[in-house]
Amino acid sequence: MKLAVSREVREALAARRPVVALESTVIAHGLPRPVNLETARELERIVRAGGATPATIALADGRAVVGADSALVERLAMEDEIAKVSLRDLAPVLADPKRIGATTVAATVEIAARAGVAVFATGGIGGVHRDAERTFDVSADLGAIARHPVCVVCAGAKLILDLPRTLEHLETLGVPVIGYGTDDFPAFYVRESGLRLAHRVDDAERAARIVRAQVDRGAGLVIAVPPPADAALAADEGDATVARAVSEAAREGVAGAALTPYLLRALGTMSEGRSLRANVALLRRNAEVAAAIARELAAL
Ligand code: PSU
Ligand code: MN
Repeated sequence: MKLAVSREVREALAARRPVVALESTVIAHGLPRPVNLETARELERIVRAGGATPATIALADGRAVVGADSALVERLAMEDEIAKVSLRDLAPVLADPKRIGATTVAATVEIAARAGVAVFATGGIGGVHRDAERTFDVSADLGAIARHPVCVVCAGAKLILDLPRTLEHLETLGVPVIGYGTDDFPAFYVRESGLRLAHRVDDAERAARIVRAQVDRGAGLVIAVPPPADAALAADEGDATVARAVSEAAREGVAGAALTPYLLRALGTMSEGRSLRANVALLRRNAEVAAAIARELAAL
């Protein structure tokens, strides 16, 4: 895989200064316009304010871009028909220099690892879908996190998923899930899922020590940060809306890669924008925590 690492990111890595990777599927497919572009820019600002260098990851010109420039971020946010690139799509999109691609958590983790970026902030990871026993729909995110030495800072797994099975699968893959200031696995828009985590930290320094130990093993981990209380949805509202969105998707025959973006959009409509507000708030929070962890990691 050819990497195109921006000069700023290259210099930061060479000097062992903190760097935080950001994904691009959330820009292209996870948030509506124009909030997506505003949020993408704001996340970069938050990472900088936290003393780290942001590295938005995407595909362009047949290469994996680490540190997308402002023009590429704008294209990802505003153009139609940007490919959603998970692991199965990396080679086909890279082989066609005319295409640009938005990378999912799975693809972003692989590229970040190659570039030597160990900390990555996103919204929520993919996981085991609610009817996976029938559809076999399990996000490639889980296996990618297990295989690559990258720490994924997120608000847990998206509420649209089967969270108990997602946690079980992470355990099977040997991925540590560390609650950040919580003993409970966050449920993306909702602060608590009722699922207890085996590990917890309360500050960035302790998190960084675990990240160091895990990436030294050549493997990844999840740092799970609850969404900010003032923007989070209540558990009962979350559950009811998700159940409706999931059954609507099934009725309309939406499946595969299109399912996650469909559900996120449906939830936005059903919650009258409250899920969107929560999504943006948790993305900001995760960028802030990721910058703090990257800083501590650089200081170890
Ligand atoms: N979290 C969000 N918004 C998103 C996603 C996650 O808040 O758009 C994206 C991520 O890129 C994640 C992907 O990797 O959805 C998972 O898709 P799938 O279930 O098809 O693997
Ligand atoms: Mn899937």
